[in-house]
Amino acid sequence: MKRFDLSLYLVLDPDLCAGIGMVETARLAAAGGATMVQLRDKHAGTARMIETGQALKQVLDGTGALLIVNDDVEAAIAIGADGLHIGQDDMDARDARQMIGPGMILGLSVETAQLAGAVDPDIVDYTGVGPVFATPTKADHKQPIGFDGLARLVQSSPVPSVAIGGLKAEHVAGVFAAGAEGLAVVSAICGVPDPEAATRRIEAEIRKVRP
Ligand code: TZP
Ligand code: MG
Repeated sequence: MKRFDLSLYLVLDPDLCAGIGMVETARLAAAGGATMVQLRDKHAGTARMIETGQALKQVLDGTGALLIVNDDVEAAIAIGADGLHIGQDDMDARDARQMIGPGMILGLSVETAQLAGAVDPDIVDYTGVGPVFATPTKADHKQPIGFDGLARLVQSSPVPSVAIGGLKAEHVAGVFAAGAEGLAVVSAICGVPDPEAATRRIEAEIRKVRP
């Protein structure tokens, strides 16, 4: 399995990134210190996912930032992505692992301590936990869990966790204090006037709490 660093995890959103696009946003975020980038486009078919994913792979290659593909296992494999991220309503984690093989990273979203506790560390490499705060970015998100809920889910998860949901630079200390290994952000980077500077600001906060 690949080594990975969850600390500054950008989740792309095609609408929020519409100004300069997902690929340019990813390039700037990687320059600013993003450690992982997830291609998440709920409305794209596999062909468009592959096209965008190949362009992302090109700009991320050599930056150290890993490319994760949301939900579309066929696209993840075709792109040669570093990993796949699935949710509870997507395919079964065991089936996903079987399809991607042992070398690709597999992430799974969990919204409750029970789901976190049910994660098989032989199958899943990291959990995405949240939403920590309510966010307009995901219309159908579950009840926000706050930092206390985050700490409970992190403790229940047998694999490292990345926190998500309404997170900004000012939340970095709280996220790490709760035991998460990083934060996943969408609107803190996608669509802001200077995505690279925004990423750097978050990265600077991470360095304060995790030298
Ligand atoms: N899953 C849970 S909340 C969320 C996802 C994809 C969106 C987080 O977006 P933002 O803009 O960082 O709050
Ligand atoms: Mg999904």
